[in-house]
Amino acid sequence: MFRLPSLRRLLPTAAVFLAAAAPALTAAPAPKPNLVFLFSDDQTARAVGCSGNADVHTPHLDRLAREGVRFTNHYNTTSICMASRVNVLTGLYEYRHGCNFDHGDLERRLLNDSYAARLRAAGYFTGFAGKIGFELKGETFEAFAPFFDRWAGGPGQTFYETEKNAGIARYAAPHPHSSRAYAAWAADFFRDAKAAGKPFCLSISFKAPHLPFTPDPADLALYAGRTFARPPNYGVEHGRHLAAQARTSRAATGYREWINDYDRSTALYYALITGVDAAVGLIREALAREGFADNTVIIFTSDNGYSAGAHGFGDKVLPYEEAAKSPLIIHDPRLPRAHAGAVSAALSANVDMAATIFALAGVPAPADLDGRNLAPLLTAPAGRVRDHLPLFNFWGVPSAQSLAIVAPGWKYIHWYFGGDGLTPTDELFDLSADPYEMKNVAADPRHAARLAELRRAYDTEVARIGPGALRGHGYEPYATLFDRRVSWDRKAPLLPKSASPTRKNKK
Ligand SMILES: [Ca+2]
Repeated sequence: MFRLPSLRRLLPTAAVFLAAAAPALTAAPAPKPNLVFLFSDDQTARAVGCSGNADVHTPHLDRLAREGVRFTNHYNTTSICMASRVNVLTGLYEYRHGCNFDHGDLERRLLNDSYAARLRAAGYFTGFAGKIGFELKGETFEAFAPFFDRWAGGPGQTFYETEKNAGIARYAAPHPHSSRAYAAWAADFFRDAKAAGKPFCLSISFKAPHLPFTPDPADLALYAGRTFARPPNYGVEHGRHLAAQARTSRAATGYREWINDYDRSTALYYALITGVDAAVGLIREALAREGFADNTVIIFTSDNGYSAGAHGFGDKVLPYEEAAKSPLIIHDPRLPRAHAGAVSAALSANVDMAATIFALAGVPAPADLDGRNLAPLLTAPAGRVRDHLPLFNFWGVPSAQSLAIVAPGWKYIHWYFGGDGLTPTDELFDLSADPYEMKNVAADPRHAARLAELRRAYDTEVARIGPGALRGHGYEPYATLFDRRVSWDRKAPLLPKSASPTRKNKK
């Protein structure tokens, strides 16, 4: 027989009823997304099939781009391994995080504010495998492991031979080359995350395609013996119009394999990228197997670009397109399919990775990050998150250090060095008309207004260095060195000591 429940029992019953009948009013919060951040080493923007490159075989990255969003103007604000890896983790420009070769190691408090540490503190199950690429100030390498639930990071450059990397050595039998071994490690990580019952955040830093160019033989078979079309700006003859300062970089004085044997260098480089691509495919298979495919955001990018013979340069570090730009693909499977395959030309940067991951995870970011959240561009790819982006080089021979400003369709570079018979100089490139940077239009009066605008943006960035520089890491002089209104005579006494050749060759 029906009987009215007591008020005390009625209230929770009513709440359950309302939740079932009116989900729009009382729906439980959506589950946190899982996050997988995949990072190659030294991959230039054009070295992926979906950029329009028919020579490199990257079917899994191409599929990721078809299902996600591809960014065509993704820059590394410092285009070298160590600094860029910390740009990614902290969301800060180099002079604020203080971490680069010849500048210093990372302070623990900044790693505590990284996306990896903060997501873990917020309840995420976290993992890291591969080349971490920097050290903690005053601490041993072992200090990293407690920052993560699962850790397979390696010191220094790590190794292509799986068995030489302690964290992944157990996968050496099926995967003697490290790229696919990281995917096997990821599959185990996903099982552990499932057992933990938490959302997860996994970061994998592949060694490939960094030097020494030693790909998996199976991947090299796709490319060996082939010849490849040279880009329009290939070769030393297409670098003579550039600032003389750039040609003092190790990118011009070393890395001659791209000039001496372009076809073989390209074959090896692309084979390494194909190995990373295969790992991306294996990682996605493992996500699907564990039931995570529909709620896992995948971000793929690289720590710096690579000149690969453009303008006669090898190496990275320089502010030109090939060296500074990398692929960026973000796939959020929770979004409507209408957004799949979108392409965004917005200016994005390595410092945006942390801000984006914080936003996707719904975890508060530290105040005052330099990076921006790119997530809004996933559904509005025609938008932008900034009007200008600085590209710094505080490292290497002082004559090749520079600060550049990228704006949509334009790039301004100031070369401050005026010693050794060189004259401080400006470069301006109309990237829409001249994507290969074949003509410096800084002296063209038709572009005077644009030059003035970019110089103002440049001066604004320089003005931030003095107050923003992390003390004790050698950045203070750059507030003056990069100031284009200060004479060379006043700058010369402030010059940093150049890096020693032995150390330089290891990066
Ligand atoms: Ca690198």
